[in-house]
Amino acid sequence: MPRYALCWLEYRPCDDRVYREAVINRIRTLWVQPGEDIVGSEIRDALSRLFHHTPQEGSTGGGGALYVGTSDQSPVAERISAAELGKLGDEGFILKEVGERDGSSSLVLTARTRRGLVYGVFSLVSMLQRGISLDGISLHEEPAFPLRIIDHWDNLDGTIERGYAGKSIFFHRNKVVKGLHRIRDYARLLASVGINGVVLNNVNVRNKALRLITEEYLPSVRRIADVFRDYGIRVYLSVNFMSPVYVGGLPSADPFDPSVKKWWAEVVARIYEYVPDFGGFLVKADSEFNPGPHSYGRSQADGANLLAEALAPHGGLLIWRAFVYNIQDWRDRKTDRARAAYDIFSPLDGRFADNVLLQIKNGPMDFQVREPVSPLFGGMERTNQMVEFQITQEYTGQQIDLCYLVPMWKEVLEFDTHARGEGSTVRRVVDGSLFGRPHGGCAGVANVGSDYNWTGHWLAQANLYGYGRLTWNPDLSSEEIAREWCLRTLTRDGEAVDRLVDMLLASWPVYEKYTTPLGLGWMVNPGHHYGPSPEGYEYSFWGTYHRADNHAIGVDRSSRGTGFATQYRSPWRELYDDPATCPEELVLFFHRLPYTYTLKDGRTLIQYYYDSHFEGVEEVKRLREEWLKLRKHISPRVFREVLERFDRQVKNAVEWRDVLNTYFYRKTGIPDEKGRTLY
Ligand code: GCW
Repeated sequence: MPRYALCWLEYRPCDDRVYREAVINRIRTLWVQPGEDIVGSEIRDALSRLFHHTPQEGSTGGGGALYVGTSDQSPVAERISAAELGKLGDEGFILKEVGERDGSSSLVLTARTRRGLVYGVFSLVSMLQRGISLDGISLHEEPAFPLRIIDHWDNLDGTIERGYAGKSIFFHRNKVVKGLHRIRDYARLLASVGINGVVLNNVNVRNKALRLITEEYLPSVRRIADVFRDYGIRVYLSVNFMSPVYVGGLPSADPFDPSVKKWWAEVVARIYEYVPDFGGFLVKADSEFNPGPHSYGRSQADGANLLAEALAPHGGLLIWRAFVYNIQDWRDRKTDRARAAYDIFSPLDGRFADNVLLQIKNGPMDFQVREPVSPLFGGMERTNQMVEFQITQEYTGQQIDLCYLVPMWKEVLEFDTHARGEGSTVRRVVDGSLFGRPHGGCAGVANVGSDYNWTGHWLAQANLYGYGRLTWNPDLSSEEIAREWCLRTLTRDGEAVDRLVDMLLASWPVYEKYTTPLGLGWMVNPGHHYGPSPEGYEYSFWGTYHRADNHAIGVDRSSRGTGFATQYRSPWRELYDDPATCPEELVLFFHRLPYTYTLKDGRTLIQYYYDSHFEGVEEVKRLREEWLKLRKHISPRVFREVLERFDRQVKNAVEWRDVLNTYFYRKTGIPDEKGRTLY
C-alpha cells in the first residue's frame, strides 16, 4: 500500500477509445534529448498509465513523433523557426504540431532551459489527462511571475506551525527524513503546477533549526536540494536574524558590525558549496518575538541589506517579511496594527538592495477570511515586492471546513492600487512590470503534511494546485482552475465535475457567512484559531480588536479614526473613508458602526449578522447534501473522508452561528426579526 496519494498526478487509465487512439497515433515514436531522463520518464510514465502505450524510441524522420528537447537540439531547430524559438523566455515552453517533409505531422515540445521542458512536459500530461485534443496544437506559455514559491512552516522536530495535515514531510526528530521518495513526488507535484522555489523551514527559526545553515545540517539540506533541482525548484531557508549570536557566538548581530558581516559572508559561502543553486534566505525579524535590526537601532532596510550583501556574490535573494508590528495594550486606542507595515516600510522605499524582496501578506492584518489588500502594494515603487498568501487554512477552516481560496487570491492580484493610474494592479506590482523591478513574485504558505492525502481535507488539494496554477497564469479563472483539478484528481464525469466546481466556488463565501462577515475578523479561539470566541482576542496584546459595546462594533480606521484608510491612493482612500462608499464586505474593517446602521439592502447591521449566520449553516448543510450525490463518482475512501469533514464542518458552522448570534443578542438586546432561536 502506498503511504500517500499522488493527487493530480495519479493517472487513471483513459476509457475514451477515440481519444486514446488519437494520442497513440500522434505519439508513435518519442525522441527525448539525451540526458533528459527525468523529463523522458515523466512522459513515458504518463503514456503508459493513461493509455497503456509505449512509444518507439528515437527519431524516424517521419510523422507521428513527439520531439522533446531544448531549442538548441537539431530535431527541434529543424522544425521550429529561429524567430519563434527566440521568443522563449527562461522558463517558458512551446508545444506545437509541425509538418514533416512527407506531409505528415509531429509534435515538438521545447524550451530554452531544462526547467521550461519540465513545465512543458507536465502541461502536456495535464492535457492528456483531461482528454484535450492535440490536433493543430500551438502553445507558447511563459509564467506570469518570476518567483513562484512555497513557504513551509515546518519545524525540525517534525511539527508544522499552523499545519493541518500531519507532520513535516522534510523533518523528523531534528533530522532530515531518510527516504526521499515522498519529497521527490512532492517536487513533481509542485513542478507540475509551475512552482520554482521552496522554503524548507518555518519563519520562526528556533532550536535546532537555527543550525540548518551550519555543517551540521548542510549535507542533509543538499540531499533535499538535489531532489528539487531535478524538477527545476530552488531551495531557500528561513534564518534567524540573531544567528550571529545564537549560532556564531558573536556578542552582537548588529548589521553595521563588520564581524557580523564577515560571519554572514562565510556562512553563505559555505551554503553555496553544498547547494550551488541555493535560492536565498527568508527572514521574519522584529516580528512576534523574533528580534531584528530594531534591537540595534537600525532600520528594516539595514537588516535586510546585511544579508543581501552576503548573498549577492552567489546570485542569492533575500526575502524580507513585512509582517512587522509591535505588541499593544488593548486600552490603547491610537495604535492600529493594520497601519504598521506601511508606516514602517514605506519611508524606506529605495533603500533596499537590488536582491532584496519585501514579502507582504495579502492583507494588512493576518490572513483573515476577508481583509482589504495591503496598502503597501503600490506604496513602494523602488522596492521589489512579493505577495504572501496563506494556503494553509489557519483562519479559514483548518482543512476541516471546505474553503477554496483561489477566488480570494485572484481578487488580491486584480486589485487596482492606482499607483500609476488605472490598471496598476497588485499583479503588476509583484510581477515587477509596473515599476520596472528586477525581482518579484508570490509566496504561499504550504498546506501539506504527512497525511495520506497531503492536505488533511482532500478538497484542500485544490488550494495547493490552484496556488501554483494562479502564479503561473493569473488569467485563468477560479472556475477553470477548479475544473482542471477536479478532472485530474477526482472524476472525469462531466456532471459530477460541474457539481464539484460549484461546491468549491461557493465555499469561501459560505465560510465567511457563518464566521465573521463584513470584514470583522478575529473572533476565533485564541491560540489554535479554530471555532468562535467573540472576545477571545479583545483584551490581549495582539492588536486585533473589534471593541464591541452595546451600541456599536468595529475599529474606526477612517481619517477620523486611526487613519489607516489614508494609506491608500485615490480613489480608494476616499471610498474606504466613508461607510456609504466603502465596499460592504469590508465595512466593519474600516468603520465603527452602530448595530442599527442600515446596509445597502435596507437591513440593519445586526439583522444582517443574524441572517448571515443562519444562512451560512444552511449552506454548509447543502454542500454536504451535494457531496452525498457524488457517491458513485468518487472513490470510496475519498468519499468517506470528505463526508466526515463535512460532518465536522456542519458542527463548526452551528457553533459559530449560535455563539455569535447569542453574543450579539446579549450585547444589544435586539431580537432577530424572524424570531429564530437565540440563546
Ligand atoms: O498568522 C500568524 C500565525 C503565526 C505565524 C505568523 C507569521 C509563523 O498565527 O503562527 O508564524 O502569522 O506569519 O509569522
